[in-house]
Amino acid sequence: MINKGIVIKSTGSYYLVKKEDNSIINCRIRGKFRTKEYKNTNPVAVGDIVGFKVQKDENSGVITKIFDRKNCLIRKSTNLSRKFHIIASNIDYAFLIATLTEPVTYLMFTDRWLIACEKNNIEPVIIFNKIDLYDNELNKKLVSYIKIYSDIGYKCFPVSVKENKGIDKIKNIIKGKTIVISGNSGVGKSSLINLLEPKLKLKTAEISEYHKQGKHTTTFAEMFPVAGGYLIDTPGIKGFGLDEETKENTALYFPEMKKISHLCKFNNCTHTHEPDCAVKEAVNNREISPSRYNNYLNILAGEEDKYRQDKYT
Ligand SMILES: Nc1nc2c(ncn2[C@@H]2O[C@H](COP(=O)(O)OP(=O)(O)OP(=O)(O)O)[C@@H](O)[C@H]2O)c(=O)[nH]1
Ligand SMILES: [Mg+2]
Ligand SMILES: [Zn+2]
Repeated sequence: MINKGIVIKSTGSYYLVKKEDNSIINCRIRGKFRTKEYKNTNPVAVGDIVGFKVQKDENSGVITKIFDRKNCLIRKSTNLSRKFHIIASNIDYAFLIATLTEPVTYLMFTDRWLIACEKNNIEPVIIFNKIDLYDNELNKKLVSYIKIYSDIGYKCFPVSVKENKGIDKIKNIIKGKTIVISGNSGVGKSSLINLLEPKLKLKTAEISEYHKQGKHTTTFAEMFPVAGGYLIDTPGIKGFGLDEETKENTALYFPEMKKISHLCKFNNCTHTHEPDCAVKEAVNNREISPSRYNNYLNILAGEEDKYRQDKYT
């Protein structure tokens, strides 16, 4: 018999599927299904609505079908990698947890992550965490970052999970929605979920334990009922690789550029060397953030790691 359910945890070897009666069953996928139909590292992601067959033992199942996804957040593990990873699917919002210290979330990471949201029709929300650690200089940076992204139309919230500051606004967004929480390792993704739902007691790690290469405390994506909605915790990531198509059409995924590109002299303007370019003019007038434009150029040029330091703040 075919049953239907939603994937709430994905480990790569087994999947927890919540059935329509809210009970949870441990499922696997068949080898063939796994390799033939999908060219990514994980054919089944948290948030997927799946069909599955219950095995004879009645305690486990085999996933046989993935229903069409409304959307999904996808990245390449690195720019050079050919494999895609589906972070989560069927989501209403994606939260990016960013921190200006311990660790530093680079604007290049933020911009690439935003591109993936734009491309996949997911509304992004940027949450700047750990504001309790910010000194004057970082507070100034915070204000400038919030200006950059809210001017484009992205929702931004400064919070401190540690001191429970700014969290009510986040709660209001979560109600009735399914949201993936993404970001570098150590920014406080699991801590935010614990604050909202202490019973979950998700594993978190002291930042002093995070060495330079970053320690990943959360190892699998998992969905939890929180604050009247569903939050998907995910393992921290270092980079956000984009596919070729996205790189070729980068300007489409920068809303502030897309909005004015019809004013460029050439309708195939790449906003790099062309004369009478409305985007370059907007950058010169500071109507478009130089950091955004700079990251746009780096993505076009295929540069990623060289530009990790934020030159424009
Ligand atoms: N000072 C301060 N520390 C925080 C805040 N939020 C979280 N932390 C600390 O940051 C550390 C890392 O938090 P986690 O929640 O484990 O981070 P994560 O994003 O889930 O990390 P991964 O699972 O590795 O991706 C923990 O020691 C938290 O206590 C905050 O607002 N301020
Ligand atoms: Mg975590
Ligand atoms: Zn142009």
